[in-house]
Amino acid sequence: MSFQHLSSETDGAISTITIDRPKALNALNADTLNELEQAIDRAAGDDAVRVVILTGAGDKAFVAGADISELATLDPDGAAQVARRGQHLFRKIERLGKPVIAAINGFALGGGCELALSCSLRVASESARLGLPEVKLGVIPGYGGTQRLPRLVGRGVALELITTGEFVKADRALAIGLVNHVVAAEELLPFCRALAEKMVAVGPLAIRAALQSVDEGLDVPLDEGLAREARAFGALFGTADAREGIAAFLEKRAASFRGK
Ligand code: DAK
Repeated sequence: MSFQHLSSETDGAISTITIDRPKALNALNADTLNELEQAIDRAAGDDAVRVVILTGAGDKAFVAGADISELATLDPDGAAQVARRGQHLFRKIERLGKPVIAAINGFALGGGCELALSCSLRVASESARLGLPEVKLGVIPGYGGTQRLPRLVGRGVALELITTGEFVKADRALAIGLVNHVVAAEELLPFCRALAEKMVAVGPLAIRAALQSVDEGLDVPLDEGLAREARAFGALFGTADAREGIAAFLEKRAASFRGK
C-alpha cells in the first residue's frame, strides 16, 4: 500500500509511520487523516507489528495542526463532522492495543498536539514546541485536546495552555508531564526504537491488557477500575504467555512469548 502524505515502514516488530507534508509542516488535511487511518488499521491487523512509532518528516514539525486552509470553509455542522472524524481516528490510535510512541521532532500544535496526546507516550526532541493554539483562530481544540490534556497534565496547567494558546518548549513540556523524555534531535528515533524494543520483548497480551486497563480505568471510579484490573489480571492467567513468562523466570531463562 503506498501513500501520498505519509510513509509506513515496518522493521521487525516496529512499524514507523511518518507524516510527510513538509511544505505544510505536516498539517493534517482530510487526505492525510484518511491515509493515517489506513496505516493504523494495517498496523492493528498485523500481528507481527507490536509497537508503532509516529513521527513527522523533516526537522521542523511533527504536525503543525489541522490544515487551516481546510477549516476556512466549514459551517457548524461540517465542523462538528470534522471533529467527530478526527476524534474517531485518534480514539482508534488510543485503543490500538499496541503501544504507540509519538516521536515529536518539532512543532506539535493543535491537531498535532492532540494526535500526540492520543499516543501511549511522547518523546520530544530538544527543538520541539507543543501547544493548542486553536483559541487564536477563534475555535477550540476539536480532536480531543480539551479532554486528554487535563487528564495528562491536570486541569490548571491544561487550562493555561488551552486559554492562552501559547506554545511550550520541550523542557517545560517535560516538567509538566506532557512528554515523557526530551532527547537530542539525532537521538529521537533511536531512543524511541530502544523504548519500543523493550515493549517488543515482553508479553503482547499483557501489554494489550495493561493499555486497556489504564485507558478504561481513568474514566471510572477507583473501585470499578480495580475490579476491571482484577478481571484482566485473572484472564491473563489463562494464557500460555503468562505460564511461559512465569516458568521462564523460575527456570532463569529468557521468556518466549507467542501472544497466546
Ligand atoms: N495548516 C496549513 N498550513 C500550515 C499550517 C497549518 N496548520 N502550519 C503551517 N503551515 C504552512 C504555512 O502556511 C507555510 O506555507 P507557505 O506559506 O510556505 O505555503 C508553511 O507551512 C511554513 O509555515 P511558516 O512559514 O508559517 O513557518 P514559520 O517557521 O514561520 O512558523 C509555525 C511555524 C508553526 C509557528 C506557523 O506555521 C504556525 O503558527 N502555524 C499554524 C499553527 C497552528 O495554529 N496550528 C494549529 C492549527 S488549529 C476542528 C478540529 C480540529 C481543530 C480545529 C477545528 N474542527 C473539528 C472544526 C484543530 C485545529 C488546529 O489544529
